[in-house]
Amino acid sequence: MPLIFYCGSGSPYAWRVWLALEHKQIPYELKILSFDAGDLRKPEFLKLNPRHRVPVIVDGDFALYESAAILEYLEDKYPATDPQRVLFPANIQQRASVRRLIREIDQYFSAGIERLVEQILFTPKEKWNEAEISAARQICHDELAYFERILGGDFLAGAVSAADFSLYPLLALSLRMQKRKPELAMDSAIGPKLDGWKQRLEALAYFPKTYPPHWK
Ligand SMILES: N[C@@H](CCC(=O)N[C@@H](CS)C(=O)NCC(=O)O)C(=O)O
Repeated sequence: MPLIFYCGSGSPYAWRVWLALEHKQIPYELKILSFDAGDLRKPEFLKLNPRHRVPVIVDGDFALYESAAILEYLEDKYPATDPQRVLFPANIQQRASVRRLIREIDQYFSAGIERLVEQILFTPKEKWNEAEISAARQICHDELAYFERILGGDFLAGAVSAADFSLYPLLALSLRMQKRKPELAMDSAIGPKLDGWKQRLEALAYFPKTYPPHWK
């Protein structure tokens, strides 16, 4: 039985797992849940994740939620023979760097993005808190400047890795929010190195397959 992947269209945390599954060529059954239809609050889903969030994977009789933990699990459970297909490099220091990057992305960039999501996507326009939006926007811009500074090669940590798959969907979501509020100017915060990195990820053969269905 293939691994089951519970996803929500447009969820940056689910998207990172989707990219990872494709990158590692792990067979999976995709289940796209609907936020609007309340799928994540249904008893059968709450049994898998009492926090009612995607992503969740079910591998045999083992269910796992929290995207960063899922990325680690996939690498441990399905070690790649092809070095091109790893999520975490074998070298201990490089591996630690990938973990650090994911932690930074979740702790800092994600925090800013989630504050924007709350306003731009979940609050009616007439009730937007402009001070809150401006503060969150600044965090996101600062974080993008940070990643621009530390990007030393084609990808965040040597070859493409779980770190790239963690950052990209959040950046894509920020650009999507900019369509609703152009003053976010996220595109202006993407430096030339980050722009090249973004294009390299978008050029991955499996990238289009993972693109959020309702964004197409
Ligand atoms: N820390 C979690 C975050 C997951 C998360 O926030 N998922 C959102 C979608 S982006 C969700 O499922 N929200 C539905 C809800 O809270 O009911 C992870 O990394 O997996």
